[in-house]
Amino acid sequence: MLKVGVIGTGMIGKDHIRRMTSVLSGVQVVAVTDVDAAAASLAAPASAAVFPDGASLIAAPSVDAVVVSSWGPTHEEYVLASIAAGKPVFCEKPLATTAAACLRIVEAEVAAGRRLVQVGYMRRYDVAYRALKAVIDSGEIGAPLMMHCAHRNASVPSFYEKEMAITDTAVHEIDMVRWMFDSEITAASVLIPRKSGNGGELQDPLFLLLEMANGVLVDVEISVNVRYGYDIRGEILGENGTAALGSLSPVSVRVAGRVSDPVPADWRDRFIAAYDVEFQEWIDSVLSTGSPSGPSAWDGYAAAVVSDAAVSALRGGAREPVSLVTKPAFYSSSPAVAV
Ligand code: NAD
Ligand code: ISE
Repeated sequence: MLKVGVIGTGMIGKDHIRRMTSVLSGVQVVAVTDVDAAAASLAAPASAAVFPDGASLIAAPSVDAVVVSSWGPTHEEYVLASIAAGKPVFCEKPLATTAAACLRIVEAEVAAGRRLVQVGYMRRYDVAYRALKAVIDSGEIGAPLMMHCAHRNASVPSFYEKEMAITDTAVHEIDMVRWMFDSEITAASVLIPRKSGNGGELQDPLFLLLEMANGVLVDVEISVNVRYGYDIRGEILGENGTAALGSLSPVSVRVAGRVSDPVPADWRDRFIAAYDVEFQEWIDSVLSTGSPSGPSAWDGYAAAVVSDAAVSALRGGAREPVSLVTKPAFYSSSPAVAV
């Protein structure tokens, strides 16, 4: 049984506590904390003690592994403390809010000598994205040439700024295409279309262009006030055909001259099964090897560098090259140690 402490009991923290408490196996939530102590108490399952802060939770002997689901700017501190304590840590995206902070995490993990960090890029666990990748890897549509993506949210909170369209939202596509095509992103550009009236002062939507080392060109429409629901799309053009994420609906209704399929309300709804698989694989891997097998600190770092470049492109209007440090050999064959 993996005994987990959760730092951050907001929207996704509560959802992860629910899945670890009621859906998944081999795991028990034994500790929770949040700067909002009342929120932590409300979110704590019967099995969990409420801790005053993240540092004491990470240090607690009752905690085998840590889930960080607090605000992005707090991630670096908690991930570094977990590494220092020798505890596996699942960190929600982004790994940290700057590439420099992500690199500090990479360096700390390499120095620790074994993989401890997994980043919450759950699209890699989604059944539709996995099926899309299987088509690409099979060679059925030939070499991939381009991918068209759309990332649409029904609405966003009032504190959401235009940069968050990259750092908070499109960062999922940034990670997904690196995994899908097994290639790094080499440059980012951002085009700014007419502004939606639904977003007030916010520059929404945005059009992000990513160039990849293998020559694939990716475009991402980021629209975060579409009102009609949460809509994630992806279509790949190959030399001999195309492959796209399919319909999510188990049933399609035709009535009164119209066809209707449900549209998910938000990310919790659309990716509910992906989060379950992501966490079960994390739990199983940590229990059997002491290390996670999913998106690594290197993946978190690479996504942050691309995200920084795309933010510069958004602010300055120019095409921004992406430059990564040399990938430590550690991330090609990471040693695992059973707990
Ligand atoms: P939220 O605002 O609902 O919750 C964040 C919580 O963190 C709040 O309860 C806040 O009080 C707490 N917090 C802030 N500073 C803290 C600190 N120093 N120590 C402990 N707790 C602290 O936000 P959310 O939507 O739940 O997002 C949390 C994280 O999860 C973000 O990094 C976000 O990007 C990520 N996220 C990922 C996905 C996904 O699809 N993988 C979806 C949503 C959010
Ligand atoms: C949120 O933080 C997520 O990670 C969701 O997956 C994404 O769709 C949304 O835009 C973000 O705000």
